[in-house]
Amino acid sequence: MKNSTLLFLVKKVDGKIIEICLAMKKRGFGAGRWNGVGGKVEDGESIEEATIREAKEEIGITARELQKVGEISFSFKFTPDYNQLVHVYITENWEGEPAESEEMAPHWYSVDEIPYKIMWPDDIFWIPKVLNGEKIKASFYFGEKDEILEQKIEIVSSL
Ligand code: 8DG
Repeated sequence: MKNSTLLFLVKKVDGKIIEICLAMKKRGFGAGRWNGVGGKVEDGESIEEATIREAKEEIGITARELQKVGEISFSFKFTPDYNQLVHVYITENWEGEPAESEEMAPHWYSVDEIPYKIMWPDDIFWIPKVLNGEKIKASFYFGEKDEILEQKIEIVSSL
């Protein structure tokens, strides 16, 4: 399966995540949805290098520290070319201010106001866990459009 990355910038108060930076995908896979930043890992780069490169390309920030919080496999019954293993990270430490690019337009959301209806339909099942400090391994199998045919989410102690 192809590897890809997904990074969420977060702000914490007293150890609790209170805000998350989501970005509106303007083109390509997942266009029209709010998401973290990320994309495919290229030949010759590590997953963490790809995570940092994609964040720089898409919202102009340089992540200074990455905490891995999830590994999620997505597969698609009718479009298996889209199958991918997504490595999910959060960071509280970056340089620069999130800024709009040709690919994405960032916006800070309070964790109580995450627009799950305008996100990938699986997100509501696992993002709350990650924001709560849990690490996950998950898999989602999609049918037509946004239909989730099968799903599994496991809480793990390390990744
Ligand atoms: P690239 O040139 O940047 O590599 O390609 P792209 O057009 O940006 O698309 P991509 O590499 O296929 O990246 C898709 C992004 O979306 C990647 O960060 C992983 C993420 N992603 C999925 N499925 C889901 C999902 O169900 N939920 C969430 N939150 N993110 C997802 O591919």
